[in-house]
Amino acid sequence: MGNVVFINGEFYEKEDAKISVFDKGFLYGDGVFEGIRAYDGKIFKLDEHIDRMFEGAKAIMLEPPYTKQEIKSIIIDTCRKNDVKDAYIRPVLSRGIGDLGLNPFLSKKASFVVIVDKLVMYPEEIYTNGMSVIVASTVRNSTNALPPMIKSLNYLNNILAKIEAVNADVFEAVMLNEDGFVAECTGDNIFIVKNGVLITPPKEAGILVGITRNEVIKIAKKNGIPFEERLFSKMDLYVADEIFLTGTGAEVVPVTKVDKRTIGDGKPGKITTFILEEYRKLTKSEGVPIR
Ligand code: PXG
Repeated sequence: MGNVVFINGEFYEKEDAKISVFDKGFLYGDGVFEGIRAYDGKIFKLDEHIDRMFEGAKAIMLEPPYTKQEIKSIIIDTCRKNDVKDAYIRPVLSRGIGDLGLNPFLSKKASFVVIVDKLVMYPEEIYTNGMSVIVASTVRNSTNALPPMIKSLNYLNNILAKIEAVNADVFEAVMLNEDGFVAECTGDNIFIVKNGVLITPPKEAGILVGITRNEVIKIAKKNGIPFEERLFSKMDLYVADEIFLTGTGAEVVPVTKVDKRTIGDGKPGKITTFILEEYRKLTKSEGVPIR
């Protein structure tokens, strides 16, 4: 795989792909990003990811240096230059170069970067046997402080919970919100199944509204799986019949242990398995062609 990175209008080899230390993304995490996936030469849900990035930018009053259409072309072009079929695509939009102060409006122009890399996936074994997770003691950012809806460059909240996961020898940690309700994981949304009903926390729980999450909800509705968006607690996780996580990289991951409690019969559940299959069908059939 070739490895060229788009930075503000030019392509650079990986070794030369550098950003100024005065970039506000580096100094303060002032910016937004996306994680997109390409399957077999097609970019999955590209418009949805660009829309989410633009919404985040709008919320933080960051003027993107390109239009949505231009960004779409740049992303496709960067994939083409890297000659990839299956890839992880990381657009980053930062406030750009400024002084050492906080005032974002002193930066004249936002920076835009596109990195195309190999996908780092969970081991395949996890999709057949299920994943173990913990509930983190780190609470998800408050919506009134740093809205999780904004996929900002400031991921320390998630990283603190991820440290707990790694220390506990698991891949993911569930994060509760300030009220003690389940919000999401460090880089994945969460669903449970109880008595045949599929349940996921609403946006108001303080979550990043995942693009995979949205697709899973569509799959459930289309196939007549009873579905509710509502708050639930850590206890509901412990006694759920099925649990799965969703994310661009993860797709649909069965969870079979939470805080050492076995979920259901300890194997990926029926609804989880069905949704994973349907989601994988979608990723194979849709997408914006790279060539
Ligand atoms: N919640 C959070 C907090 C996320 O960061 C998701 C949910 C899932 O959203 P999508 O749109 O992908 O269905 C994410 C996104 C990684 C990594 O390397 C993963 C994400 C973000 C950054 C890095 O695993 N997931």
